[in-house]
Amino acid sequence: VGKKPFASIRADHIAAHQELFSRVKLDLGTTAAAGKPTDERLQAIKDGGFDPQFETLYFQFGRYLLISSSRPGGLPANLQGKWNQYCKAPWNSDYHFNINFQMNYWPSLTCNLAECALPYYNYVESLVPFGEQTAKVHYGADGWTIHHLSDIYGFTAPADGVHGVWPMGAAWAVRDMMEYYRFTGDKAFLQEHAYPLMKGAAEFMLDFLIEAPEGTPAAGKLVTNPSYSPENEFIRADGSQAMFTYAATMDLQIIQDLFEGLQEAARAIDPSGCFDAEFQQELQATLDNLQPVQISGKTGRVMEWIEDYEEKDPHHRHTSHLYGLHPGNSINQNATPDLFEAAKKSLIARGDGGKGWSMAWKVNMWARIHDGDKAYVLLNNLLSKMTLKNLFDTHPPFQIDGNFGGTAAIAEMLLQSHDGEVNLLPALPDVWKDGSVQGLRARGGFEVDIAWKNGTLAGARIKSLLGSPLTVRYGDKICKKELAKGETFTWNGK
Ligand code: FUC
Repeated sequence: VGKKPFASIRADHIAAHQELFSRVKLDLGTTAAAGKPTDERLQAIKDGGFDPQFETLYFQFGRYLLISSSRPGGLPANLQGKWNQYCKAPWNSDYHFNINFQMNYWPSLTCNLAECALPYYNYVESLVPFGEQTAKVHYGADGWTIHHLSDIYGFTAPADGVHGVWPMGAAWAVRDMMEYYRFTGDKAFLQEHAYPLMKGAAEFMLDFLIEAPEGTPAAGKLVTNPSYSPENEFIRADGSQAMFTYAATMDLQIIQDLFEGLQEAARAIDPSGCFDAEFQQELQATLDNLQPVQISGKTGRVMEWIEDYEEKDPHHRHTSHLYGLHPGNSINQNATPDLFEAAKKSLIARGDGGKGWSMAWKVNMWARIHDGDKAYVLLNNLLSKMTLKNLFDTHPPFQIDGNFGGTAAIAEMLLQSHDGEVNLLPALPDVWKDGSVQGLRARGGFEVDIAWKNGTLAGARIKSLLGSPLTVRYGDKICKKELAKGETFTWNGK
């Protein structure tokens, strides 16, 4: 201690940082504005200027923030990352599980920083014994649960008034551990951490779900109750306003996502289908009887609640009922085209505004809709309306989730892999005419470099890290390849 000279501390620091940071390179083009100070550039963007290198900077800044605030062995990034400046911080600088905390980790896997996500998973795992007590005490249920916020002292009970009555936090967080497996193929992690945590969260849901009684629109179906759609309210037929109902759409999507993730996990652990067979059967029986997500006959949108209520705030910042579009995958073009169209209508109705994190979420959602120009409108709004001079996202005040959500969204515009395919440039906006990206990661264990010219794929280089079969898509062109571990495939999309 105290013996290491400054120069070598600095050199070690730079080497450790660069090892992570230099994995991904992005070039969206540049203009003369790139030579100016960032505050002037941000002002120019607010004034309507186009500065694609600033978008690259914002993307890489998000990666930098994650590298700097979330490293193995430490705590995960909270609402301010680790840069809270207040004695009494907004929302106590805590972990909010109804979007914000999960959003912090959206860039980790696609942007080649998987190890930076480990503090997130470890922390969630540390909440299990507390979440088991909460499940027992509040619901008489098995398994474990987290409500909409937590802290580093094991808090899992409902808090903060009505917003806290939302026992879906654990189910949402642990599905991200399945994502870690999809990207890294880490079987030990799957068996020792992801599967047991997901199973415990599912056991809670199995107890929490009840059959809707006769005379209700969902009679005979399994529903959650009490239930609400974070943090929106609805208007009843008699004009009164309420927040609570049963089987809010987001609950159903989170449960489907968790259960299907567990099914996929069991198949990965033992392809013969014998692993944890009895529990797996219970999951399937529950899925078969789960209340399905509905489309409104009036508006054609995804219904946010079990009945076709009108939202109190049609532009509400949370887009909870579209969880299945992003970060989930139960709403997608191939398998559920009607819901996909309905989700688009819901997004249009929600508008292009919102808090910083809300805009970042919508950029990801528009990317999943494969509308690059619309995604870009929201990205531009995020930068011009919800970014502070030092590039921190603002709620307001400063809240870091929008930075991480924004970085993840830029990656999502260039590469997607949630649908069994490696999809190249799925949401490229017209303004990013020429560019390239190197080092993004895709599910199935692929590292992907892409270059494009005049808005068209010039070439892609896909390296297999796990030897799993590859299906790669560019627009309506598809190519299938068997690649050995370490093998690289180059494709020009033809
Ligand atoms: C959720 C959001 C708020 C805020 C808070 C920290 O409850 O609805 O806008 O971001 O988390």
